[in-house]
Amino acid sequence: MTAGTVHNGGVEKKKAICWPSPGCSENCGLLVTVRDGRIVDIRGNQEFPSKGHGCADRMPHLAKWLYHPDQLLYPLKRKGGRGENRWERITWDQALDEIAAKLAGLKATYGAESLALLEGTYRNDMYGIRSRFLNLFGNPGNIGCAGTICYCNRVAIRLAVTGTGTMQPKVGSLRCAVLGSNLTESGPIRWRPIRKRLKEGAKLIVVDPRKTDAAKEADVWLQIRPGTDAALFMAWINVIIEEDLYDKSFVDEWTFGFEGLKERASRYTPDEVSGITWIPAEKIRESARIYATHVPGIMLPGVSSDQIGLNSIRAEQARLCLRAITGNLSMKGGETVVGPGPIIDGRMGVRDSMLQLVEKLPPEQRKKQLGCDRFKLMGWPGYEIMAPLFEKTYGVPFPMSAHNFLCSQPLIWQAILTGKPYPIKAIVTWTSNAFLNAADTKTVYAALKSPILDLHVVLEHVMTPTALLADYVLPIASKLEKPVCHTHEDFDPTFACGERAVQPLGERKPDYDFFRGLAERLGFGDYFPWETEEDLADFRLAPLGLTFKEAATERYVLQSDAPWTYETINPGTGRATGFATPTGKVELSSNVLKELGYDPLPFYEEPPESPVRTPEIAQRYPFVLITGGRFRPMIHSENRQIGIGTREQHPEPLMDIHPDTARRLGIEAGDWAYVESRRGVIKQKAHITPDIDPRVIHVEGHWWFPEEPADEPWLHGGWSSNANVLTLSDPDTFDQVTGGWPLRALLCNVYKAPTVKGK
Ligand SMILES: Nc1nc2c(c(=O)[nH]1)N[C@H]1C(S)=C(S)[C@@H](COP(=O)(O)OP(=O)(O)OC[C@H]3O[C@@H](n4cnc5c(=O)[nH]c(N)nc54)[C@H](O)[C@@H]3O)O[C@H]1N2
Ligand SMILES: Nc1nc2c(c(=O)[nH]1)N[C@H]1C(S)=C(S)[C@@H](COP(=O)(O)OP(=O)(O)OC[C@H]3O[C@@H](n4cnc5c(=O)[nH]c(N)nc54)[C@H](O)[C@@H]3O)O[C@H]1N2
Ligand SMILES: [Mo]
Repeated sequence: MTAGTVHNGGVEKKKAICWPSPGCSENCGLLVTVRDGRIVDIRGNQEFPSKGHGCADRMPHLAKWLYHPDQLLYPLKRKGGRGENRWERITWDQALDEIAAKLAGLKATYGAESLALLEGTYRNDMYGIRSRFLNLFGNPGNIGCAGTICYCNRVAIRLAVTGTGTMQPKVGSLRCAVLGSNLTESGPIRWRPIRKRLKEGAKLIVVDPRKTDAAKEADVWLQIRPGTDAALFMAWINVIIEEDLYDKSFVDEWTFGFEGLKERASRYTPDEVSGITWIPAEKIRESARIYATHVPGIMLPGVSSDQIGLNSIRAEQARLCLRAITGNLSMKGGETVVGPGPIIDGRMGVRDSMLQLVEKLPPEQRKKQLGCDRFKLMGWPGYEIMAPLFEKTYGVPFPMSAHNFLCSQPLIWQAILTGKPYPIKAIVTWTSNAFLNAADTKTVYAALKSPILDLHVVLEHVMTPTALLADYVLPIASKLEKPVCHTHEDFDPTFACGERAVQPLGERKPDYDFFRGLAERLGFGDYFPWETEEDLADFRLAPLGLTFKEAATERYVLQSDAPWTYETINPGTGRATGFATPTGKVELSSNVLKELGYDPLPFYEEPPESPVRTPEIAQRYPFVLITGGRFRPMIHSENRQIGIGTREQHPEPLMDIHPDTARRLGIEAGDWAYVESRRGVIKQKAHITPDIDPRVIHVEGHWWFPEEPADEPWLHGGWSSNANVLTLSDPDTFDQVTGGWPLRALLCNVYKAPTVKGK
């Protein structure tokens, strides 16, 4: 018997981890009771040191999720056309043999760049391994992933400005929190300690067009016009500098470019910005003063400003400047910048970046990454500037496999549909339901159905609308059926470990086996010497003197003895580490952006489709559309099957509309309404609420209906309420630095369901 795993007759207790799915992003430890190989109970592991011990939303339903009849058990190969839902059951060996042969042939004819991957946002701990596979295959990193519009883009700008992607929020001592995130829905376990601090007198500022539950508790709620966050935060910088509220000693000692920032911010007076953001000037001043005078303070923007396309990353750049000038990035601040880890007794484990074998990719292949000549920070051009700085400062590889380095996903559809700059011939979709999560569903559909695409493999738990458009669907073991050992893509200086609770159902295998199986068949299997994921985890933890079993059952989360900050004496140089930027300081005016040919200072740009920029479109589509706000108990497109207990809590898609607007349009509570943009039309049920601006409409994201027919045209109800039918995939509307596409701050019209044209 091993410590921590209790056996009792046929009953075992397993210490699993509910992250990165089938749960959410909260990293909860689970105690799973297994009888005769089957899960009979799941509860929070009270010993697990992270923030939560399991949620009420999904945890009680995880076993029902796992044993739901919709779970895929066998590899499938398409028999009819894509979307016909006609399949033949095959073996894993046949699937891997055929896929490897096809990939080898495509590589020989079209080059290794003709493969693309579709990924979800941190749904798995194998990102280091997939980069290893891609680098050995010779692929330039044609990875299309939500990360470009979710967190990884913020990490990329943090890397540019501060030299690491990691900031540790000091929640226990905070005096001010600035939320963009809808945390009561998207991170209730992270919300708890913040709420505790509010009760102890800390201030809360919420920036959101909707009066979220957190906004109801806020000292100041800034009901912002969607898409204008960068203007708001530039005005905060203006007020804080004008009123002399900044931290002079940190600015003098540890920042570069203050004068330039001051000059830039002088253009953003609260009065000017009030007109842009719909926020009264006095509220802009008041909130800026609160943030500057309540250090330590933290900013949790969530994806609020990640998904507004054109130059939206400038909002995070402005927030980074704010954090720096108020002293909040300093040791006494609320979000201290930290380096890689974990470092325990002077030793570091094998992070994702150390698995990726970046040197195996021939330099000429790098240039072929889709869009890297245009959206440079998250591609190879950004890597080539930042990696040497990081490696010189910290002595470990730059966290590229931390899926920072992505191509802008819509460019994959374009490459398939136009053959430019070269054709994409094969897609491997793993950890993603792109039909639901990717912008502009009609274009996604056209690309996945295109005969130009020779191969589409989907690695999944269940038959999703995306999987219905595959040639092969391979059944994948969930995090309850596999071990977990992760550094959160190297974003955290920690290892979190959890045991496999049960053996994979049916013929399910973990994603690792897919990449390893292909590598063996493609001639580079020697680079995957670890037979199982447990072996790989042992290898990763060996430098720390730990086995995976010990880590998963006794230690759970491995953390650095002390965080590595800019003040830490760097063992390599004997001097304070500083920041891994060209000047060694936090760059308020970014030399990395400058070198890449961008404006080094933050600024605001009007959203690509808006009442101000495109008034002619606004005449026909008069409302500002926001999409995808999180709601419990759903995580993205998961948990939608009837019978698990989650769909029962939230059975239908809801559209938020203000009572005045609804009255004008003749829409009553519970009516179905059509929401139309220039791209298409969907329907959701009206949720009439005064908590949204009358000029704004919000639709929920990721809706499909697994109970609806699988074959076309239904695709399990993937079209009818899918928010991304309404969104945009035109590169001119993207964030120019990262390639992030707009999912929010677009224009729409709304009709009561029976009156819409053509329906
Ligand atoms: N309009 C609009 N679109 C959005 C958003 C929005 O707000 N509005 N939000 C965006 C954001 S922030 C995100 S993060 C994305 C979310 O998009 P994703 O993270 O891609 O989430 P899902 O669509 O749920 O797809 C994940 C799929 O992976 C499968 N899966 C889970 N774990 C594993 C695993 O370990 N291995 C394999 N092979 N498969 C697994 C699940 O069954 C599921 O079908 O959506 C984005 N799209
Ligand atoms: N229950 C649940 N929890 C989740 C997830 C889930 O799917 N379900 N997904 C996880 C993932 S991958 C992510 S990325 C996080 C996302 O977590 P959050 O960032 O909290 O995500 P959202 O609720 O989509 O967006 C936050 C808020 O942005 C507001 N908003 C819309 N447009 C704008 C704008 O232009 N400016 C501002 N300031 N606000 C705007 C919306 O009204 C919304 O309340 O949640 C994670 N947690
Ligand atoms: Mo996300």
